[in-house]
Amino acid sequence: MAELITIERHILEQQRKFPGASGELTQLLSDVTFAAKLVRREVIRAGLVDILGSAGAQNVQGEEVKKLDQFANEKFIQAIGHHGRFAVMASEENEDIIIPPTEKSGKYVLLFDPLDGSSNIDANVSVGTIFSIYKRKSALGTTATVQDCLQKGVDQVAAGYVIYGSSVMMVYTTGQGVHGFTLDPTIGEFLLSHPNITIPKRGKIYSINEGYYRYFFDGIKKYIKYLQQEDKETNRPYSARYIGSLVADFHRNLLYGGIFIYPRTKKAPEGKLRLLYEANPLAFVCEQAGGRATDGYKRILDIVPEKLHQRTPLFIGSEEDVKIAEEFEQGLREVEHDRELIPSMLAEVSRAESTLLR
Ligand code: P6P
Repeated sequence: MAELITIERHILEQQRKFPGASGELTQLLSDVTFAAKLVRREVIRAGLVDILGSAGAQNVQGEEVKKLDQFANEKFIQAIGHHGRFAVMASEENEDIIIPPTEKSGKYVLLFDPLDGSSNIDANVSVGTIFSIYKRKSALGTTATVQDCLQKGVDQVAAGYVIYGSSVMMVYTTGQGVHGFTLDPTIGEFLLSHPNITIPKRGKIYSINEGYYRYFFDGIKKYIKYLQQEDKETNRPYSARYIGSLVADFHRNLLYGGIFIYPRTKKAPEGKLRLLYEANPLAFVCEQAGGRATDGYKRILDIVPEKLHQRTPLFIGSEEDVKIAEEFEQGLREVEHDRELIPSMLAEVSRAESTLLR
């Protein structure tokens, strides 16, 4: 029987590689896993307990808040706020920063999206929690501020996500690779199931909401046409897979290879996804797994945040796929004509010529 390595043990072993590491990271991540177990308990019961359906409230994004959204948000804040390790938290569901009761002693910052993809909850589609951890910048003993939350993604000390699907998995990185853990509900522990996850350099899956095709700029339209052409050498046409739940789409592409794009559009020139709660943590995981994450022009982790709920376009996944998508987005690449189209185009030209020469 494979050795049972819990996430706590795995983090401790990771920390042992850093002499002088205070072991706090272990505590931070076990706080997150505890909160995730509470959320999971409700997510799997959602169909049974009256927490489905919208809570009627609107979150800061102007989106309808489902009860499970609120529940997950409250659980994270309660489960973590009293442990004294975080100076400040910020949630995708809350307009402003959250100062926990023990903020003066906290050394870290937690940014999270408590239940991403929540519009899928009622349809029992996989949803997820995304988290991102930084060291505070403000001095210990002072009250943390929003500036502690507006740090570049490259300064994250840990990040990851929990996916509530057919099984519940937690995937995290502390900058030492990406590791996946599957929850064993019989013992309530996350056990190492996917050590050292790496994303293939090129995949054959693309995830984008083609319903917005008319709002896409030309570069992305050309990129989609490129992916739909037939070319055995580059495994085209790619398969289109779009769940509408970022964590689920990202997790599948991380394991199988491929690209997820939520581009700037004529209706959303900044894109839709949030830099702090979605793009940065997943970009950290993706790069640690050997992938690439940009806004089509610039590395996500290098973007300097200006607002808590700042949005960004997101191109994330296999390195080669993201680079090609960037070339189209930046207008540096054109779609070659379909080889099989050339004979019919030539036939069309000769028919036109003969008509003209009559
Ligand atoms: P659209 C869910 O609301 C979410 O934030 C992500 O989980 C998902 O990838 C995206 O929005 C889906 O957005 O506009 O395609 O429905």
